[in-house]
Amino acid sequence: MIWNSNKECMPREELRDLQGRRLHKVVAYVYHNVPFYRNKMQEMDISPDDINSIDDIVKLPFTTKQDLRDNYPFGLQAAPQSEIVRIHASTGTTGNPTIVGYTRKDIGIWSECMSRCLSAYGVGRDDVFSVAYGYGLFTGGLGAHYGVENLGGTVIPTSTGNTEKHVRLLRDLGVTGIACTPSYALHLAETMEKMGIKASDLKLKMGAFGAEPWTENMRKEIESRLGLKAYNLYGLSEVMGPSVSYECECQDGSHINEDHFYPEIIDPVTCERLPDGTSGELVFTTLTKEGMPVLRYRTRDLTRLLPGECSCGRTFVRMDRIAGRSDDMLIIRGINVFPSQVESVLLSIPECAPRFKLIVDRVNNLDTLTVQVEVRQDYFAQGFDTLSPFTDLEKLVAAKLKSVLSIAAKVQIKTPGTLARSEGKTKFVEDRRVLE
Ligand code: DLL
Repeated sequence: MIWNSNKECMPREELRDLQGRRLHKVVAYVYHNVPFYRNKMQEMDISPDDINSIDDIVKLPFTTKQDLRDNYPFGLQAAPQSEIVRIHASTGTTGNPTIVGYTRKDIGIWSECMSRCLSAYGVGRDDVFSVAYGYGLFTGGLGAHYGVENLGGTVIPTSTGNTEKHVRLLRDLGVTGIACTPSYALHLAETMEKMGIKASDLKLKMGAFGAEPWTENMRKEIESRLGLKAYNLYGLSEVMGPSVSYECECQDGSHINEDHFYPEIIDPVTCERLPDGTSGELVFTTLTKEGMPVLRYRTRDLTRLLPGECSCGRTFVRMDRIAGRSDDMLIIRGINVFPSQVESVLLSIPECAPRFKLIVDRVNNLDTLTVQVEVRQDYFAQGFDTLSPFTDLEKLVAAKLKSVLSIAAKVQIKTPGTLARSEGKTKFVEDRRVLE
């Protein structure tokens, strides 16, 4: 179902006009309220009066994660503290976290955008929906929660942890929809299987998965093990949280809530704007945010905007899956390697479970890549408890990885359940290289 067809199906010309007007307004707002943006614009000799249509966006400066860190905690906040009703923080692993304040209007728009996503996934008032993203500073839990409530569904704020209890709740409360990271969905499936509960014992119909990269193969795996239809949900704290983009029933890319978040794709090295269909770094400008608007925020996420119309009737532009992050990209012996490439290879091998870890090291000044992957429980149970099939499988995986990555990787097959599980975002890479 389409939650807000007035906006989601708006004719493109009207949408561009709306975006232009909103851009002018937000630029004037930050110019007068955030010294950081005013200074940057003065350095570039531009003023809000130079921004009169959405095409003028290219005149504006970019904003980076480093800018947000340098202005920690409230330097980029545009609204006075008395207007801020909620604060979230991004999940950075290094340096200052990014603090994001929301006004009441921001929370309303976020809930609206989230309801659009859930509605596209088929969630309605009769659904019982478990939100198993972390509640807290992370935007996943509360973001999805407000969307379900706004739409009129029944929300169960399960959060993460105590997976067995969660599985029992799914069964006993007749839960029909779930939101969590794709890796947690697989952890749930594993836990269900251990508890002897089958997908057919549950009423799950749909799931909203995101917050970390995942692949088509992982989608199939989640769908068959949990007995639901799995949809992609994308977002980031600096821009809003979950609901920046969402898949519709066509599942051919994710529609961006373009009346609120304006997307661009740029070359991550030259910062030159790239045409639709070309892959590069995704950049967002918030068009309506009051608490902490961002101008041309460089997400570091690599993807492309899909040209052409979607048959669902929504006119919002679609983005492809996130292929990786420009800062997650590993350079191993001079070759660019994305963890998502490794994942695709592993998931194409029936014996491998979707549990893996990449360890990058440097031995005698030479980079090494080790890929640890768990063997699937069902193959393991069929006699994978002797050493030699492990060795054969290691050779097979290594050969496939070599053909895709163009570099040799050492493969270590692990028994089921041995790699660490995560309830939130999974850390797929351990880079042990110490640069001398
Ligand atoms: O992860 C917001 C979110 C919560 C999105 C729940 C979806 C569901 P951050 O913690 O700020 O916010 O992390 C944002 O996570 O720049 C991407 O690199 C990655 N990411 C988020 N969704 C997806 C997705 C939330 N569907 C960062 N596919 C983003 C791939 C994703 N990567």
